[in-house]
Amino acid sequence: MSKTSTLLASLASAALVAAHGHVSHVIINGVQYKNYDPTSDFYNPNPPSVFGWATLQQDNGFVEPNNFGTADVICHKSGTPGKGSATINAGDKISIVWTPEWPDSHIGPVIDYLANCNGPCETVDKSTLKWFKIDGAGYNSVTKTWASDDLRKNGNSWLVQIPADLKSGNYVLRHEIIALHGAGSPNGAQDYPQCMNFRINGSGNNSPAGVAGTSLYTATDPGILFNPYVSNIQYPVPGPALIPGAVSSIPQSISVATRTASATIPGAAGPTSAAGTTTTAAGPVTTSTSAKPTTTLVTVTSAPATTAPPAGGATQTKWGQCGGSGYAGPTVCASGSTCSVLNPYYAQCV
Ligand SMILES: [Cu+2]
Repeated sequence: MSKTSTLLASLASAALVAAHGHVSHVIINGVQYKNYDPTSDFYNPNPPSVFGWATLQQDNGFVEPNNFGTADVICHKSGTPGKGSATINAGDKISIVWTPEWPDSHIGPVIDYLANCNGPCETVDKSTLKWFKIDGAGYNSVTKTWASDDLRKNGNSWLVQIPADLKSGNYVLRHEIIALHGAGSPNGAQDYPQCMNFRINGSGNNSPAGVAGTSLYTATDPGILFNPYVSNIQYPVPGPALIPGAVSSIPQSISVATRTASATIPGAAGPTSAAGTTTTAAGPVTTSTSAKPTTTLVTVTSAPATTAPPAGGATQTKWGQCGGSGYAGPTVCASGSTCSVLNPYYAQCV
């Protein structure tokens, strides 16, 4: 089949089989950053510049264990560096938010790595990145929950803390869920790695050693080829050991965003979160429910774009999401585009 028809076929089957997912955004100290959206940005001739890596994950799918020795496992299929970065501080906690709904059947560990780009991450050769593990949660035999269950309970989000003593630099965060529902069979685990660029500032000098992405796992590791349907689960989280001082998981909670910001793009005039032309509105509106918090965001832009929606209006920009299961954002498309339902989980302004 042609590439196009292959993609369409996989999109169709993905909608039928399961939602799977990708990271839609992250929230850092109340500021929300959009991630690369493989299900819409890929089709956008002029996609937004984001800190997330671009991937051929149009089906919201996964990397299979037989490919754990290939470059696809580093930052998902055909991953290429994000065009920008977000600036944070060592010690910050980052809430990584997945698309709703992560399927409850897709039980497994949640693991986070960092790798120093030793230069701009926007142009880094991913094969040179050396990953060190900053958290890695598997099965909690006390609560009898998987890390993926905790993620689902917290609005499909995972809270990860950057080591407080980390040396300043440009880093890629590699966040992943490994789904184990089929992992009792060879090549049955499903890896969903997601990469994002960060400029991390700090006064520390910790520069942990790491391993190449292609050396993180093999298809027969005890935590990859693993039957989760046993009564006494003893799950070994796969991959290298946590760096000294790291914990398998910090206490999880939902983060609330009070505004959005764009990634900082190299050579651009600076982050669009710069003060000066900030539009403010009434404080954030947050509904605290255990299942799905809704958050009203104040969008911060450096200059009004000609295609910008009316101030305060709930209008989605062209190529943005306008509907789908669990989606709570704007459903009205900017003039010149209409909302098209791609599958039960995603509708897009096209
Ligand atoms: Cu699935």
